[in-house]
Amino acid sequence: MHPLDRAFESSARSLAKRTSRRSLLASLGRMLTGAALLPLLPIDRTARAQSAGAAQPDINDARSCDYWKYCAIDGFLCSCCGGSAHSCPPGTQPSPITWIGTCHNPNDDRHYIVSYNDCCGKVSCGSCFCNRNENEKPMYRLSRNNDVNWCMANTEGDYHCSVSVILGVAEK
Ligand code: ABN
Repeated sequence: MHPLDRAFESSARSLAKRTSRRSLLASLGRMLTGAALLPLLPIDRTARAQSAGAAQPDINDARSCDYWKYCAIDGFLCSCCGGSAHSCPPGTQPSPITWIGTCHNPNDDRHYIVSYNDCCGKVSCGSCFCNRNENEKPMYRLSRNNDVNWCMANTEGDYHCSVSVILGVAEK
């Protein structure tokens, strides 16, 4: 007899000596029941639920911080304060000095030069604060920094909210 056959036969015999047919059937049954119950175990599906229910950023909503034109804005959105994305609310004046940024518009895949003017002459609006800093430069490049109260040049220096005005298409 081949040694492998002999080894197999002896292990089968010792197994048969140690286990009764009834206990073999019982453990087989336990295994089958366990396998059948496996799909009923609780599974953490919150990640999938969260990604399905998560709101997509609205890049075309002027009242959303995700609006593409706001890529470097820092302040209260005038569109939530009685004005629009590009015009100051009644009773406020746009700052003549501004900071300038470049935003990518995913709608036409072009880059636009955007002026971020502050609207001045009323206390802070307090609604829809938005702070995005794409391509923003440190303070030593003042005209490329958004963390500045640009109402400083206005006669009424109170900061109210910020608008974004398209100046043109950025050429490559
Ligand atoms: N340009 C918005 C702003 C206003 C006041 C202080 C910081 C930033």
